Amino acid sequence: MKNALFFLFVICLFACQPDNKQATTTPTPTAKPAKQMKVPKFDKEAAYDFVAAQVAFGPRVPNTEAHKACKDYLVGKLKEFNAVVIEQDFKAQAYTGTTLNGTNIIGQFNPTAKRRIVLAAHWDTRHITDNDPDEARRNEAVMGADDGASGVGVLLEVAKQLGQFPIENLGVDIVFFDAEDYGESGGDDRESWALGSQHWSKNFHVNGYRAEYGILLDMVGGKNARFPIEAVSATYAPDVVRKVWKLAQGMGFSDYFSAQNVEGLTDDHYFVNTIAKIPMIDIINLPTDTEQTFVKHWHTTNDTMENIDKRTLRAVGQVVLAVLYNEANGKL
Ligand code: AHN
Ligand code: ZN
Repeated sequence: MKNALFFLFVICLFACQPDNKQATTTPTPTAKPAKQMKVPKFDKEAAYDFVAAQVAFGPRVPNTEAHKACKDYLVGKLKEFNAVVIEQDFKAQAYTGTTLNGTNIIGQFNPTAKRRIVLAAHWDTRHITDNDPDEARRNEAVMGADDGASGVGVLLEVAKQLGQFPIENLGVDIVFFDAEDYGESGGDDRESWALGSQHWSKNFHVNGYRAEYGILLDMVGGKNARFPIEAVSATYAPDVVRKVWKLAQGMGFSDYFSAQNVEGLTDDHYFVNTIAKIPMIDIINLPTDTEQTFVKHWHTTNDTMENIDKRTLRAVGQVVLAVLYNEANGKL
């Protein structure tokens, strides 16, 4: 009996001690788990309006008044949504010999956070509709509802949500690249394209900039859009492709986020991958069932608001928001 009591006493001694120890240790701030955040709802009506507002300026070709007016609009919107905005001016020589006055527009959210994701789209539109079926109309400038404005419109709505529901433990940089679309069609000089992203990749908006990965949106507004896995994305950012497509398919967007593979493209992500060495994927509407590389309205006079479908904008925007907030929650 005496032995049993002593045994109990010993057990208690050991059992109680760890608890006491824990109570006296103060948790370090880094050990505090991040609060779980709900993924905000993407407003497709608002995104559509952001697309329409850009198109209303007319073609946003570098060195034009519409280009300048649209720049001021985009900077104003990002500021309204509480981003810290940097306008990165640059000059670049186009394949035509013209000097383009470009501006990459960067909206930073949570600029001091170490862990960052970069989201991008080009905001300029092409100087010529050189893919138009009507030969007589190939010298007009592209309206760029899809090719340009759609990606920017989706990212403006993402910016609005980030401003409303700030993420504490993750930084997001929204980059609107300029002078993406002044390239030489059919030429073999891929460096004639994406002049803004080439400039940014060599001259970040902040010294020593790093992002874990990037997502580029290009032509994300078309009806019945398909976003197949494009080879530059699959080569340079395979893990990002896997996680984004898996998430999208899990959200019920398999019709948009196709598992098919297509050939690689020279787009802004090519230079971000190869020069900046930040793994970046391209979510881009490309045909999966024809010989054509690009969709029908690409670089034609038909790239107008009639081709924009709010459901496509929503699928892409909701997936991007899910990526960001799940990443912040440690669930991706
Ligand atoms: C090439 O035609 C080589 N790249 C096209 C990338 C692009 C233009 N995306 C939208 N417009
Ligand atoms: Zn284009």
